[in-house]
Amino acid sequence: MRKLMTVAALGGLVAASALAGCGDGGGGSGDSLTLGFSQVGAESGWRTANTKSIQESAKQAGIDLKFSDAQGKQENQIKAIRSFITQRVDVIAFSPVVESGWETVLKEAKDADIPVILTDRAIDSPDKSLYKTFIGSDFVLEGKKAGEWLVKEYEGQDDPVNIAELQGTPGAAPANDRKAGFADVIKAEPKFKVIASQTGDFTRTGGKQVMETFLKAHPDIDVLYAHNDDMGLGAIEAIEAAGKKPGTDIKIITVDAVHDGMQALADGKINYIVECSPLLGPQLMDLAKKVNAGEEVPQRVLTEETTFTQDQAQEALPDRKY
Ligand code: GYE
Repeated sequence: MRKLMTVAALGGLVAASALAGCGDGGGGSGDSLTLGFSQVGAESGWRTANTKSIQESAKQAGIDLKFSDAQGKQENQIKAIRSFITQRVDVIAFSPVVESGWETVLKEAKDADIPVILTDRAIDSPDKSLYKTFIGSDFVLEGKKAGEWLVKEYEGQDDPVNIAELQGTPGAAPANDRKAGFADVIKAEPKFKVIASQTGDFTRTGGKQVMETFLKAHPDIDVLYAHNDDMGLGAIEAIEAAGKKPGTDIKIITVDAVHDGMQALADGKINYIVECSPLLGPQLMDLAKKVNAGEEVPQRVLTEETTFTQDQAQEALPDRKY
């Protein structure tokens, strides 16, 4: 309780100093907390919902958000972070497009005394001093949940199950981890065979194009595991164009649970979705205020998420916010 009150009091102090126009010395305009945020891009429905959540919660929290869209390129994110350092923002947050290659630029931020928050995706550096905290999902667990559904679905059946996999952006944490978690669960049963696995770059077009080539090369696909809804939705178009019934002839598992994915699940075209929440904005703003105030924050903040069957999707859809 006491700790909570201290946090609230400090939050009040930050707000008060922001109002009075005397911040902590950093900060673009100088009269409120300035947060520089480098977003991956606009590749998926998840990303659009994530951007909206961040922009809306910054407004609500009275945080001056400098938002930069990297259009899927790491070099653009590095440029944006350097520009945030030059502008002397109070806090930098970003969602790293890939896991590796961040040490140099994050050391520059550290040398400039600007705290960094990783949101949504992790980096693979062992140097944990390069960022204050990482808020986002457990992608390995998401992959495991996808695998667990499959194991249950084919319980008691001995025939081989041919799986096609649409991977996310190469080198991205959710692509690496969702692949690893899924593989870890299905390897216990040799009947599960991943007969094709390629990237669709987390996009609908990517999913559609790669699924077209999969279907030509492998007429015997039983299951599609797509690392996000958008690739699954693109693949559905390819499956229908090939004269097959998605959800029946080919069972489909995806990750995210954005609106269009949930609709396809409710319509019987997808069989199972593992949720990954994009609504990270409010927690991110809270963490930004805390690190700016010099408060200790946990190294890892996990997002809570669930899974959806077709029936559950029908029930959840009317209240779905994204
Ligand atoms: O699942 C996918 C998006 O990093 C969790 O990125 C995010 C992933 C999300 O493009 O749809």
